[in-house]
Amino acid sequence: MRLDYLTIFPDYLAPLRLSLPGKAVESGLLELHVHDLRTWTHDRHRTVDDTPYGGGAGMVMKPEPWGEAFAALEVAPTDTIVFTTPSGQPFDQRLAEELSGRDRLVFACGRYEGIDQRVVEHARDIAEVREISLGDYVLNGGEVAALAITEAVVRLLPGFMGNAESLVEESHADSTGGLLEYPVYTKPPVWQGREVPAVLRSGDHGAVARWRHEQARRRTAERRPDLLAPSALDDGTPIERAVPADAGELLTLQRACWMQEAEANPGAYIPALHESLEDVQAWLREWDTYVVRRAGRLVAAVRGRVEGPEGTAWDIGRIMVAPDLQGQGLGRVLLEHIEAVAPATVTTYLLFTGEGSLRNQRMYRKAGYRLRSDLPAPPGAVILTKPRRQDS
Ligand code: JD8
Repeated sequence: MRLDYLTIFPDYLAPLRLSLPGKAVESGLLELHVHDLRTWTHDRHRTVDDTPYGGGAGMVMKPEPWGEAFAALEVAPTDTIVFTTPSGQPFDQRLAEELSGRDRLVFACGRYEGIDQRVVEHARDIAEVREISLGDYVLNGGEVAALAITEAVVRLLPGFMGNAESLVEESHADSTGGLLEYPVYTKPPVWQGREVPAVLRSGDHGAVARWRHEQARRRTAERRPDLLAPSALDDGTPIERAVPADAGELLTLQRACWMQEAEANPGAYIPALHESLEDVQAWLREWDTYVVRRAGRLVAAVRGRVEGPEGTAWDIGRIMVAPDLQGQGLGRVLLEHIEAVAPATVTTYLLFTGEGSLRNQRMYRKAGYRLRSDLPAPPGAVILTKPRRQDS
């Protein structure tokens, strides 16, 4: 990847050579070029700014130096010019991942009150343009944003992070379902009388994975509930996290749904039909559970939790759709949703249904699940599993 920076303060970008990118440059992964915009001025004061048309405080950056700079840098249509500006698209991990796929980024770092708008219009004629903001606060120029965006993008370049694995479990990464990071610890086991959580020293990978996912979920709910923003059905109906108050309706819905399974599986013991309200309240505390409400009525739900000795299995269950709303694809959407929110450590989806629940089995097979007669299933039930696609 080639990175060019246009600025009137080239020294402001000296950190580029210090931290991460330095190594990437040596390894040829990255090419960095910092340019002083005044190079493309022709008066003895090397003027890059002038008074704003329409009046007002401050100065505006003149268009001519930018136009000449883009020409001198031979900016091509395959390149991406990034204007860092407080009025830009908010920068986030998804945008970092998108920009990490580009061959060349040209950062236009403004100062003063900003850059003459015709520069942005001209840039759109010669290349892809992204106007990006680092966040909802005001800086004095675009260089800091260019530095931050560079670090977030370059560390995603294949082969750059010594340990690509560590990219997987990061906050905001798609792979963590967008959850914040879980708390981390290292030696000593006790510090200032504070102990490292015992589960982390247990060697039980499954328990560690469950604890970490629970911590990440709790932290996200406390600090960034916006990241837990529900996804939605095709008609925009939100899929929301269940809350303890949903227990009663969940009990009612599961009894209605598993009555049908009982008819399809005569003689089978079906736990969902024997659970009390307290049982539902209890499993709501242990499982990631999502519900769908239409006009205030709880009409569908699904749950998931980490399973297995290594914590790599995502046990999916209690996919329930109100009998009067079945056959509309709600179950399929809930299955896709619960798969999507599985933590990064998960490599296999697992679920079970009644031996006689042929309609369910058809839906699961269509969704890529396979019957696993090699795995121990509860009496009268079958287990189905599906490997997780690495890009999901
Ligand atoms: C570029 C000039 C200063 C901004 C008058 C203060 C990004 N998240 C962000 N906050 N601020 C910037 C940013 C600020 C800039 C320039 C980016 C060029 N300024 C201006 C408008 C109000 N002064 C930014 N990315």
